[in-house]
Amino acid sequence: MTNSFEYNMEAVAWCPGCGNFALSRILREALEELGKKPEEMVFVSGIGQAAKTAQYMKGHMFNGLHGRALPVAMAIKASNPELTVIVDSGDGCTFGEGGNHFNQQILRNSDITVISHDNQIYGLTKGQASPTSEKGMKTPVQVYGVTNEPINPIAAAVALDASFVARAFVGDMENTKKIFKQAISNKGFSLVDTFSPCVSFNKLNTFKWYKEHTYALEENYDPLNRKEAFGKALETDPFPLGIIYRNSSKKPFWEMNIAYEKDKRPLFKRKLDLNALKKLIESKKIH
Ligand SMILES: Cc1ncc(C[n+]2csc(CCOP(=O)(O)OP(=O)(O)O)c2C)c(N)n1
Ligand code: SF4
Ligand SMILES: [Mg+2]
Repeated sequence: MTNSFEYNMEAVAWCPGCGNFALSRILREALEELGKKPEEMVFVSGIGQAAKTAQYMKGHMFNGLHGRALPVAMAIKASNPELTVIVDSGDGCTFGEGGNHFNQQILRNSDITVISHDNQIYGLTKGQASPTSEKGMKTPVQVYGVTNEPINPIAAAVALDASFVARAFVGDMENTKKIFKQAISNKGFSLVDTFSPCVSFNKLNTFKWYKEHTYALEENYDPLNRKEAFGKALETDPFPLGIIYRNSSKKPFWEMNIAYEKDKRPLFKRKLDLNALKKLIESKKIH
């Protein structure tokens, strides 16, 4: 079946079997099922294998610098809240080089969905450790094993009171699609840390490994309870999959901007009041 978001697929530059194939397919299906149209979408990314996803999606796109997708996404949403903005980037891009942007956009409650393709490795640059790599994992650079503690993006997001925090695994396509749909529909900052194996450079965290080291959250689990969510976030073997935390009570960033106080239309759709502008300039002049 064709999908409205398929684009440029003959140019796909991923290794056969890479988790990014499944992830991008799940995302396209989620968008179709949500009734989204390519013209209302913006896909933003940094640099990396995951970051190429935006190039294979029909919609607007911005492929920026490594680690710098989040501020761009925030600015796009703030300048045109009618758009749906999705960031697709890697674990390195999102939590390493872009780590402080990750914190700041959660605190700001930017109305964007961040899908981190978490393969626990730097895929594009051929297999160095990333911020989510397991301690002790050997790589061609970390020959004696990684000595850093891995970042726990779920625990960090719950600690910062993010609006929507979830973990998914591309090997579980149906549940991942459900999570993506809810994340994209959420008003506020949404994180879906998505395990997406790198079959070429991460020989530890394989499809089989993720199947054996993850489990679906219990049906009666309540993601509105932050303390419980923090407990779930700290579970790392096995990793819980599902919506771990939600707080939809906070206003997203663009709604708190004075420009949208009385009028929700994006600025470019409004008529410029030249008289008001002249008055403002006049009032600032030093006579
Ligand atoms: C400022 C900057 N630092 C480093 C790099 C080199 N670089 C490009 S991609 C990348 C890591 C990619 O890893 P990740 O974000 O996890 O994406 P993946 O390729 O695994 O999907 C690095 C270190 C760069 N392009 N720019
Ligand atoms: S190197 Fe890894 S992340 Fe990159 S395309 Fe190949 S399998 Fe995917
Ligand atoms: Mg990676």
